[in-house]
Amino acid sequence: MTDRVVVAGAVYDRGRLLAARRSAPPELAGRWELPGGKVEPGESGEQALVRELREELGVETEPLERIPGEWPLPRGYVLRVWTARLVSGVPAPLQDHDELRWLGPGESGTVDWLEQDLSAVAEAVRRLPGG
Ligand code: DCM
Repeated sequence: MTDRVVVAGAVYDRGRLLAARRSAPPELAGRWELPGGKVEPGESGEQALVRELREELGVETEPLERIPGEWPLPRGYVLRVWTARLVSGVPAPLQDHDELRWLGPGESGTVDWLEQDLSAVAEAVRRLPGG
């Protein structure tokens, strides 16, 4: 059986963290998340993360570190989160999102995060590379 894993990225660029506002499904629309998606069979978590961020945002990223922990999602999925560095491209809401925002160190509380992302967001902010 393939594990039911959703991976998400705390994407950093120039000392800021990328937040993405979901446009679907209706029960999640308008809430903010660390962007990502489901791991497909045969993929590592890091591979899935790079693919999802390319598909959803049109950017190339490099996973840095796994944020310790795992958070339960509906239907038996779990959420795993990595920090990641923006390598190239300008993120755009190509799929699943309708707004993106770069948050500075003091700004992580300014968007309405999905509950299941909150612990990872707090840890990602603690790890924000300076400047
Ligand atoms: N999800 C989440 N937090 C994230 C990314 C995804 O809670 N940072 C959830 C939302 C969906 C599921 O994972 O229920 C699959 O995400 P997607 O629709 O983006 O593939």
